Amino acid sequence: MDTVSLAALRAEFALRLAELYGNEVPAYNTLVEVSREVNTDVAAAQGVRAERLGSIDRVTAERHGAIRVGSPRELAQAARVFAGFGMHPVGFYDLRDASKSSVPVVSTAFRPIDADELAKNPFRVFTSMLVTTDRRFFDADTQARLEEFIDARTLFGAELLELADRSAERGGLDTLDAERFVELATAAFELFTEPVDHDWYFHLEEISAVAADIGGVPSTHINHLTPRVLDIDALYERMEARGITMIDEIQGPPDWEGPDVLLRQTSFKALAEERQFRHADGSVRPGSLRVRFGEVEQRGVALTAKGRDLYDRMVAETDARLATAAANGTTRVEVAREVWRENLPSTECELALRGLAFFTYAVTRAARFGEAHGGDSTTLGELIESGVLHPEPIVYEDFLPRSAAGIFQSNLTDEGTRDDEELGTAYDIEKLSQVIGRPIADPTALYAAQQQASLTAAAQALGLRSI
Ligand code: OOG
Ligand code: NI
Repeated sequence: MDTVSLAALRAEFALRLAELYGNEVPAYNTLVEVSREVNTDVAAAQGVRAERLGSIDRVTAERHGAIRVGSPRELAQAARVFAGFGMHPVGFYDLRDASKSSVPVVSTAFRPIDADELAKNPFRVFTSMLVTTDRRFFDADTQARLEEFIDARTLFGAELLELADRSAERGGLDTLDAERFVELATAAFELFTEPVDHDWYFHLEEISAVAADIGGVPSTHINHLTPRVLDIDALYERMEARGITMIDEIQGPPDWEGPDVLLRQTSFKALAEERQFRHADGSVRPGSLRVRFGEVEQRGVALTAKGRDLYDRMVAETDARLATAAANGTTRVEVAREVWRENLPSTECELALRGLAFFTYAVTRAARFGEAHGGDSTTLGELIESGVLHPEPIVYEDFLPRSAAGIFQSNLTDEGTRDDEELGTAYDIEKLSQVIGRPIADPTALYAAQQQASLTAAAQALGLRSI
């Protein structure tokens, strides 16, 4: 029987989730429609340039989802499900401190790792786990009730987990199993219909709306699904023109004339959705919740550790200037643009020469035909400047903690409560790897390895020992 590959399973999973989510949150369909329009226009205006950070086919199909789970056991099971689609944990994000508001979670993202798998379908899911032990958010009684509630539910059934394990082990499934696997996995992220315990939900919501969305409801659900656009500023304007109000500003780097780096994101606020609530007197009545929202993103080149350090300093500088500039009506984006112009090189080539961003390096035609000079050059800079090697940007495939914290705000109506006098629970990439039962990859190490592999191949093609 034919085997359905991990990439084909992943693409089908992303499609089914989109179908499900579009039915549940119709504004998502508008977002996708406007994203398509923007991408078509950018491709028409820029031609091949538009595809420098991924083919139009890849970008058009590209989505990320977000889910939230309640315990180490649930996170470890989610990891098994995603592994069945060739999606592995990459990056560690601690959102407890990344914002002034109450977001009591630590997160990772499940995504393909190899360049060719990413090119086939880059579907990724930002996955957050509630930290019930964190005393800044939960007192001992709430912690105990949360753990009891979460331990009693089953997010992922035995059949789903078995199929996922088989798929991961064999690198795909036969057609019948593949259909069943995608069906069960999609259903696991569908919105629940059971009534929500009113008092418990709102007890949690007072502490944190994110905690209520995780520990106050019977199952997990896809929280948002994010298309990728090639021009997020154009998308923002077109959505507003259609009467959909976006959050105040675009998160991440500002709009400027230099290269796109990392990730820019924006979202529209969660819409009120009806749910059934069970009240203390036993009655079940409808009420409304605001949980799910729409998000969109534009991706740029991945930064090296040195580039990321510069980025973090530019963000801090923007904050510092904003503290004084805000008084005269200047916006964050305007201040950031000024900081960017002062600090960040305005071309990709310079980003490469200064070791600030990751690239793969193609040996140019001129070099192959011996026309370019620099035969005895050995430094990367000389090879780039003499036209022997041409840098191609490596797209940033991950997330930004500060933007993620900003995106979480899309469904928070107030800040919740956090008692900073209390002690938090320490988490880092190693500890979360132990929870998942497999190592979480470091994104920077993945980009560095990809860049190094291309440099090794280029050195070989040019007959150099190394570059
Ligand atoms: C996740 C928020 C983070 C992003 O794109 O940064 C995120 C959530 O709301 O569960 O999805
Ligand atoms: Ni997101």
